[in-house]
Amino acid sequence: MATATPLPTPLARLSQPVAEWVESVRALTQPADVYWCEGTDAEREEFTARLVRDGELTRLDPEQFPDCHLYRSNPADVARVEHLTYICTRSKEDAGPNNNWMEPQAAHAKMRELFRGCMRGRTLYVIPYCMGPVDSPLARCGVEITDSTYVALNMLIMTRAGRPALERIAREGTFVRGLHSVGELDPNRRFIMHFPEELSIESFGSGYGGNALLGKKCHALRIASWQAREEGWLAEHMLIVGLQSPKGETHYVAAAFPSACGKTNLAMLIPPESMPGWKVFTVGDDIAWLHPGADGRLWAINPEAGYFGVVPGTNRETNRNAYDMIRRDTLFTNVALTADNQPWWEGLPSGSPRIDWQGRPFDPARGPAAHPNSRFTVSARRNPSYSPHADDPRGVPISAIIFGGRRREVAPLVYEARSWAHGVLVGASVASETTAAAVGQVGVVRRDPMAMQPFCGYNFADYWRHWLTVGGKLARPPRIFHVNWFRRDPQGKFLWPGFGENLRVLAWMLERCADKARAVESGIGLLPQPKDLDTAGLDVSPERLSALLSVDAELWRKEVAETRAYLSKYGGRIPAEMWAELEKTAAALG
Ligand code: GTP
Ligand code: SPV
Ligand code: MN
Repeated sequence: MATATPLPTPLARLSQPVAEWVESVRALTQPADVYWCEGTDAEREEFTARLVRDGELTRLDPEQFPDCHLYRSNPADVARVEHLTYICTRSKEDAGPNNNWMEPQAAHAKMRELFRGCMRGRTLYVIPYCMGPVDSPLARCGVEITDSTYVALNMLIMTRAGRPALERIAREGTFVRGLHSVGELDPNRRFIMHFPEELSIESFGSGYGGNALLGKKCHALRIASWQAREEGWLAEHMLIVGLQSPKGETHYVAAAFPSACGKTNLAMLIPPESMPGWKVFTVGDDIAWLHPGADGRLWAINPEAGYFGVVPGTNRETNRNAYDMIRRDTLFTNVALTADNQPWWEGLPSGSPRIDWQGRPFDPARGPAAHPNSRFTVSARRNPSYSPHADDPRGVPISAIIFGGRRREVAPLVYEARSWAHGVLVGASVASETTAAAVGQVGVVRRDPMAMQPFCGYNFADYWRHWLTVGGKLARPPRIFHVNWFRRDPQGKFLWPGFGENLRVLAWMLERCADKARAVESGIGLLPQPKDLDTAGLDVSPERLSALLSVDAELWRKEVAETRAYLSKYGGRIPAEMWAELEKTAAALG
């Protein structure tokens, strides 16, 4: 006689440490009920249906945008809040001048009072998740507790969530604890606290993006960067993309650009028609975990499973892959609506907004129709250029690392660092114009080393030292480059067409890695001359290309002085190698 299949163990009984933590949070927050996420498709559909029933999600035109929904956040909760984000280490110096700091016991006490009874009448969701392929030794697990169905739904898309993650936690015994409540969404009662020494996160008062999807910036960057230093690897704000040349060779590059400075777009790049034979494969669009391999190379995994991408600017011309990807099964947050219930945003060449991101009749006098930080949440598997190696437990080997920023002047289109140590200085010197991804003024240049200013979970000086240490372990280190797609002419127009055309710059880098392309020493690093780039079919005049590749010694002397002043804030903790590289650059500039 056939035996009946045994029922699976209830999730609440898989891991005692998780169950005990959930019970302590339940006692503190007093939810109406507790729900453990299995991570199935049916569960995602159920959460979506629940949000539609509650009036929190709007179903979009099912003909043009099947299984797509719109969520409108509270208008006072639309971006990350860096001024309310803290690193709580026992020693203030360990957090560094780059972070807000609070003493851990004081922070816990403050948060305990906010969390007390905050989930009354709500469901407490338990979301076990794995950052990275569940069978990868490079992956790490966490559990997020939240009282927001919208946050739970996003986490189910953005991470490998559910039973397999909890089974791994049960085997390993360790996990990052992330406690989240939307509270009353009061900006005056909002804190995002990190306790790297305890591997825990406490977030209260926001339901938006990096403030609330705790697997993303809180765990995969702030906590993971701390773990990475202890364990000898790097957790970085980087995309990972595979580039297959017409000869059929594939190389992977990782690129760190600040928020809303082009990572998703570069990760999904479409080669221009005048570069036939090139293919592009996305491994990740926002975060990379980089590990020195036994072969002396640097190996990368993308800890995420979905994209939380910037909507404005996405169209068929700039990024057809993204445009096609977000036409089904996508959760939109804070976009506008057309009269026929289709999503609309600035940068679309057709259609017109009827209802703005706040649900009001659109009035151009009140600003853009879609919020500048409106986002799409979509599974990475929906990406037409999804790499077959994105789920490889070993990751992919990295040939080049790219740093970049949004600079209307100073930084040329591309240059190469003289060495790994110089590359660390180049990364540490990144400056970029602020964007709508964080609350605050937009368009002001600020220092954003390695695009990690908002995300490094410890003292930057120790972080740069760690970068030098990791480089020292690599027999075949990636070459390091800096790019700027955002240089402008005196009229304020972008000098470089960007998007797909960026492949021309990447192709030069790969040739450099193979010791095949030329470069000239410029004082700040190695630059191509216009003739070194593949410009066949490129609609950019030779004068404009020269302007893009020019280094203004006067501006750069100023830049070096600013970098020196910035690094001085870190005092004696700055590695001597970095000062030596800065003095080399200063001397070369005269
Ligand atoms: P986060 O998700 O915040 O980390 O942003 P991101 O770095 O992934 O930036 P994303 O690719 O979403 O681009 C942000 C904005 O920059 C969008 O409006 C893009 O259209 C625009 N953008 C991206 N690449 C380029 C480029 O090469 N040139 C120009 N001019 N704009 C670009
Ligand atoms: C960023 O700001 O770099 C993002 C969006 O990727 S968020 O998830 O809100 O951090
Ligand atoms: Mn980002």
